Amino acid sequence: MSKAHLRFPSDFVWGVATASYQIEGAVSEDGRGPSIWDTFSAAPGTVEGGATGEVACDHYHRWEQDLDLMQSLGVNGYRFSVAWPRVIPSGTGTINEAGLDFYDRLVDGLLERGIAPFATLYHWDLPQPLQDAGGWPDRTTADAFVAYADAVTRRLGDRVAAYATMNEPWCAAFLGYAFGHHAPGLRDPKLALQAAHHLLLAHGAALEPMRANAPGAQHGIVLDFNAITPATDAPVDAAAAKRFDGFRNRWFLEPVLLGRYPADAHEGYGELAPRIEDGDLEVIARPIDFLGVNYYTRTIVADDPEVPHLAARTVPFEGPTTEMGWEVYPQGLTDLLLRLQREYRAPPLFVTENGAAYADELKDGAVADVERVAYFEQHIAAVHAAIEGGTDVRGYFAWSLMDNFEWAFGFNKRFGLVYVDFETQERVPKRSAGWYAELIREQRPAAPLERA
Ligand code: IFM
Repeated sequence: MSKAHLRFPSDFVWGVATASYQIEGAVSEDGRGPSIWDTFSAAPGTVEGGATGEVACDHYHRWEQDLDLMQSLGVNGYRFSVAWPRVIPSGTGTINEAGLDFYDRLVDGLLERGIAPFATLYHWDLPQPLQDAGGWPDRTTADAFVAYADAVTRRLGDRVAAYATMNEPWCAAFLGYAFGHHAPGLRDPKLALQAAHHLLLAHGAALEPMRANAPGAQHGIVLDFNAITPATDAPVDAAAAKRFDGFRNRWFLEPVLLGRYPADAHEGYGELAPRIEDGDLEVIARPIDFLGVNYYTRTIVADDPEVPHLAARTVPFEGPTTEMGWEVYPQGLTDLLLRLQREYRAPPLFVTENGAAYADELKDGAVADVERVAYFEQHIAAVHAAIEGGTDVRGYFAWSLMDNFEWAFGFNKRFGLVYVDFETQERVPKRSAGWYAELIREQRPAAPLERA
């Protein structure tokens, strides 16, 4: 892609994204309580290299420097998440004003630099006391989330441009409660489906106080999507791909946008299906102002009657991969954005995460991450193609501003535009950071921003 010939709307948001547990560190400071990720990562064998988010990028102390870095890139949006255990350390009850103060300063710091704050309320760091009481499979966790969302939006109000309730509820529910890869590390698919329902319920229920406290902000949710392709032209594989899409994408999308769970997936789950109370789906489907779309890769799927509930399995692919082992498949992003508009009449979309991990090396003070540049080029061009196709995409957030704690992979997977030396906490913008800054400069020539 030659950057110059693709023109995005002049008010397009060019951003970077991070999440609290992945960058903040300072896990015991200013009254923060423990989260499920503190507990999970402290347990042997859960995270590569025994890494934890105890220090991570030390962003809690270096946030001003990090905001300066963002300003030097020229971004006009920053997507961060608020750590629930900083705000309500026990999960319910007393609000920790010192925790809110941190985000208050962060938001003001962004506004001073001309960067719009995009806040996510839940990016997986559930207060541990709530997990001890049952976690997301327990309905009261949704009530606790509403009180937390109320506290945050009451304090930050309309200074935040957009609030997302949840980040990637599929991951929170399935990686955390069914596959054991993420906190709290459980392996019970029935619990995962109940957790998923309560995550969605919490999303819908929280919209009410959020809108009351921040009427000028946009309110929405961030879902993660996989492009799903059948392994062959055989009708059985097409049917398997549809089932897999029900599990991976539609189980979250359809309740939020259509007020119902997809019937095919629901039937497939059988006795695993969650308990749903009267009125829940109306709450979940409350109108949202935007849908956040996280996209990284695709999955190729074949029919397999041996696999319980899904009767589908994933098959290996041949395309180029990132360090995560994920296929680089930009066409999937165009297809997804077009589909959201055409099939679902989705509200305005933001690509709230997209990016790639590569084995970056710092050589002579520089990181020549040419593969990441190519990944971004291809995916940003894919977003452009969807806009050309009539989709209302309002912004793009690169994942991630800087290398950080990549969950069960610890610090071994680097997604950043900025390299972080985790020994010294030195930040070194990679070649991709310069590339992204130049792209933004070309797209927003009139913007009064400092340049990288
Ligand atoms: O790092 C994660 C992020 O927290 C959620 N979306 C995917 C990213 C890369 O794995």
